[in-house]
Amino acid sequence: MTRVIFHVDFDAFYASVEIRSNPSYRGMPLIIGADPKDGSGRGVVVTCSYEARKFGVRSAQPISLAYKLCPNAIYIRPNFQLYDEVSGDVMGLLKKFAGKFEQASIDEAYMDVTETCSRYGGPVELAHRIKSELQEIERLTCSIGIAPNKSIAKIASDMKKPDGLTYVDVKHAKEFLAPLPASKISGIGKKTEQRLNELGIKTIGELAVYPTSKLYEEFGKNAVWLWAIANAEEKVEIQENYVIKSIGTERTFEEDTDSWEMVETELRTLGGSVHERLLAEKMLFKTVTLKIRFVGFETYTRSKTLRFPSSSKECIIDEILNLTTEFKSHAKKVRLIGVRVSSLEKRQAKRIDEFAE
Ligand code: TTP
Ligand code: CA
Repeated sequence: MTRVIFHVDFDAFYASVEIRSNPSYRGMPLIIGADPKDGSGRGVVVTCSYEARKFGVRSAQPISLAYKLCPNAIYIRPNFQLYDEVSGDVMGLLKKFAGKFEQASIDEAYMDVTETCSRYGGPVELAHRIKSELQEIERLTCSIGIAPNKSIAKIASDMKKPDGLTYVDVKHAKEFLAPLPASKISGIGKKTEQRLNELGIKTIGELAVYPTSKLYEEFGKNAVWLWAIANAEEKVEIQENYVIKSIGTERTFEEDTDSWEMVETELRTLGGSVHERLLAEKMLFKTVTLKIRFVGFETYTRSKTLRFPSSSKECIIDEILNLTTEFKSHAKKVRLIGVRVSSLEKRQAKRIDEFAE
């Protein structure tokens, strides 16, 4: 049976997360990495916004080179803990659309949606639905490749970045691959590319028709997967590996507010939605965390850890409201609030949990 596989890859992930917390960076060249120290800095570029890429800045470049290329960019140090947290949130959001789900890196995932996509009207419709949900809830964009297998989906997601969508129908899979350079295949590095070039193989199409015995002589066992990928015959399953670490959500107020009634109402809503996801995941939590940001980006987090794991909605909301108490006398208006539960564990089917609803 033909499968429908998605490869989802977030656009300029760390940079987009930073822009999300600080919208004044939007549209600017933004470089995440070492301190450039006016050109004398050491260390590298971790990633950068697409605006910075226009100047030739790339991941893993020395920061001193980035500074030469784009001295006027905004340079910020990475906040890995934040990226990890956001990664968990977006993966949780993607997972619910998939039959099988495999997180491939901090900002990439494979989804087998063969069974689920018809519920949304088909593969392309599902991809649009995912994109709009990610935009609405997480304010992030991604690029999606849709194909009959993982290797083609991965190549496809990279075709139209940022905010891309590329659908490769099973009937056109070989045609799609044929003109692309062999190096587009994930796993073909500089060395393999060079050896292929020496054999006169530049494109995936040329690799597909290369005599298999010669390919085997050259690459041994690796010839098998190379041939399969080039011929659109790769059938590697999605490996379900997703481990959920926390469930959280946050909201920025349309207008900064000093109404604690409004803050409280919003916290109840956020707590409810966190609780829904907790139930859907069949999880219990022990830690509840409040995040609160005031005007001027002054941000605080406060946590409470329970003695026993719980799945109670009231418990989430009560603890969150308790945690707000110390901030009520704060002079500034509230800009953003967030609710998160962590220290998660699987709910045991037969255990009687006295805290559960
Ligand atoms: P990528 O997906 O390679 O890059 P990206 O998301 O920044 O940009 P693109 O739109 O091209 O997908 O990597 C994901 C994150 O991983 C990236 O935001 C930063 C991090 N990263 C490193 O830490 N070191 C690296 O060398 C690369 C390439 C990425
Ligand atoms: Ca990415």
